[in-house]
Amino acid sequence: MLFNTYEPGKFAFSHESVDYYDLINSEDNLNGSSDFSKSKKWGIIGVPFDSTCSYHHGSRYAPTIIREASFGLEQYNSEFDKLLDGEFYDCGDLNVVHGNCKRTCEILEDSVNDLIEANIKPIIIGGEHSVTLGSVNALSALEDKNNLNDITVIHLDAHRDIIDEYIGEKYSHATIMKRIYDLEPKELIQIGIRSFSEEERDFVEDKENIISFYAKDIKNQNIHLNEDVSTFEDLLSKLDSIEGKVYISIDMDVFDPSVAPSVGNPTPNGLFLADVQAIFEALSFNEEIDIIGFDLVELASDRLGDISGVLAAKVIYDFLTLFA
Ligand SMILES: [Mn+2]
Repeated sequence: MLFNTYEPGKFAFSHESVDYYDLINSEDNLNGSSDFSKSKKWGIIGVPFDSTCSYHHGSRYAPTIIREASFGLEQYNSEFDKLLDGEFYDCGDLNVVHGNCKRTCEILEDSVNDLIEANIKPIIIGGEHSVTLGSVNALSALEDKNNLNDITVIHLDAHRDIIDEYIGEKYSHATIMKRIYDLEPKELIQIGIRSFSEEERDFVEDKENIISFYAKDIKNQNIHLNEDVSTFEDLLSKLDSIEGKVYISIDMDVFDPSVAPSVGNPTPNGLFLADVQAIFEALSFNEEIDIIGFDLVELASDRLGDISGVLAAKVIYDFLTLFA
């Protein structure tokens, strides 16, 4: 009999199943010799939640669509000349509470805490962007604190998502980076930005630890209209200069809608995969950082084979190839 290796419920090339008890009680953990920040183990958690979505719905289906698309990829990642053979697990989908963003984030926080205890770093597949908070909240409590003082947040998005309330809601996909900023990150680096309100413009203006790389500037590498413009090279040298713990959050709408049309809020004039790959590579060359968490959110599709879903799977696959 011929067996098909296709397993629709798991990301391609993930390890069989995670045994928390085994991992928590492993020699390394018991001897205190393992360091979460240095761990190369990753655990995927799908969060099928999209209750605060304001435009194109469907991100609740994204974890399924992305996992299915991952099976079109080869274990050998030819673009990085590297096998995807690192240790990572697919822990399945979170039991979300539809309509209750706060509760869903609390449940996610608990699950990420379980991973942290086993020295497994979280890869969150949204879901809408608000779910980032559950993951970041758990990581903010590392080393018995309750802030992000020693964590740099790298945020790839068309939008700043940094208003305090969106149509009266504090917990929403549109306010997520304000909730993150409330936790006092060391730095918030926003990349691919091209749509924000005057309120958001004014908010970031005097914040020295919010650094912006606008899509129009980093895409047009050879056009130096004025000296204030940051080029793609400036972005890479910024990524090369950061130190310590790093969290990465990718809203799929950072990509140009020509390559990622199925997102919650498609926004013209975005980045392409080569840009994001260059960002990943720059981070992988930086030996002074430890990436402690990653999320990819806002893919909004319910169709198998959707090109935006294929791109999302490729982004996670490239990330795992370099960092697992
Ligand atoms: Mn966005």
